Amino acid sequence: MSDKKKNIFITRPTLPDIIEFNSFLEKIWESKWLSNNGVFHNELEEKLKDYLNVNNITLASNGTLALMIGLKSLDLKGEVITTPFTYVATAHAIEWLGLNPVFCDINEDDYNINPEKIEALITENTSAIMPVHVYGNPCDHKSLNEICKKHNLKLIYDAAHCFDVLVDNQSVLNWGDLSVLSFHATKVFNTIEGGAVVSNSINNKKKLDSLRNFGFNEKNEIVRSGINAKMNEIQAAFGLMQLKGYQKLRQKREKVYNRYIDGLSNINGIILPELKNNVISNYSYFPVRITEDCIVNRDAIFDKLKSEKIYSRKYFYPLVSNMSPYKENPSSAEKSLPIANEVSNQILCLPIYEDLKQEEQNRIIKLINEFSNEKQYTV
Ligand code: T4K
Repeated sequence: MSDKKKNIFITRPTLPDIIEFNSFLEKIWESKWLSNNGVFHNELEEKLKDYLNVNNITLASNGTLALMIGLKSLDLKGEVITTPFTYVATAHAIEWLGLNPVFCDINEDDYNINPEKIEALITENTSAIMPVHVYGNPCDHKSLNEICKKHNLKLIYDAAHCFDVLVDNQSVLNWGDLSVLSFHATKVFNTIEGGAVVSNSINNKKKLDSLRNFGFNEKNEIVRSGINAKMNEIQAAFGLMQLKGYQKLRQKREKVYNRYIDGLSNINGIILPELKNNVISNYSYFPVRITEDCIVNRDAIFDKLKSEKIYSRKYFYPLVSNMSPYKENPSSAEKSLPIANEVSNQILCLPIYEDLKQEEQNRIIKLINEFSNEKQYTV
């Protein structure tokens, strides 16, 4: 008998209506304008600025290049304190700028950088802190801001997971000197590949615009060493279409998220994500932490799901500080990153996306319960 079970991935990208998208493509074909500040590019920049309620936004071809031009715009030197519990692009961007990442341990509850452990890592070579709002959980901005003010450091957020996340009804993207978004296909708002840097002053935006375009200024002179990080017209048109349907999709993901909370809340040793009351989430990830109190470990659940064609992901394992380009870094010692190492060994992100069918999700919930719950599971 053939196995009819469908693959269930960690996420599936949102795609615009193909007929409507075609009308955008026709306009691009007609104009033959494909990149370099095209009409759709400029429209998306304006629309995102309004939608996200931010002062300035500079679109980029992907989140990694957005991180790089962001870091470059701050004229940093020496060391940047960051978290090892992130996607590897965070550390790579720092390295590519010729800077040294210094890894700081994370919190037990939200998995973000632990501000209480930062000051011990600050040296005369530290020039910035780059926290990550992991899974869209907002960092402790107040404490981070105070540390940066006290030590005269720049604060640049890797906000790749934080599209349209609000704290007290305000966008987290306005925090710090800069915030960087990713619009990769796997993100809740995607432009296939893409990213952006949010900045507070128009002068910063002008610098970022110049850095993403080889270093040209508005008079077409090269005034700095820039790179090519431009978003093209097809990506921008895709983004314009995504933006229209975004809120509806967010609500669908919220339902998926809450069904997991209901269905998995009774398992000994599994810690579910917790949203703070003043946070409006984008429901982009559903990380569960499988602790020693659970009768099975993280890898066993991962394998069990995989055997049923359900592809959860161990975001973020291995820890960046344990990866070969970073493991010799003095800040990578396991003893200085105990929480990050433990969480990285226990975390599992479950499939979450707007089109995840209820029966598919029920199957995931049932499997996890039956496999890891000592108590009898009834649907
Ligand atoms: N900072 C942080 C904190 C980040 O998380 C990221 C990226 C960045 C910076 C850098 O931003 P970008 O330069 O990427 O804009 C994925 C993404 O590639 C990456 O963007 C993301 N973080 C990271 C957390 O996840 P993988 O290696 O897990 O992706 P992949 O190809 O295995 O895709 C995951 C699943 O998604 C697939 O199993 C199926 C589904 N999928 C994926 C793609 C690409 C599709 O259904 N269709 C698709 O086109 O890294």
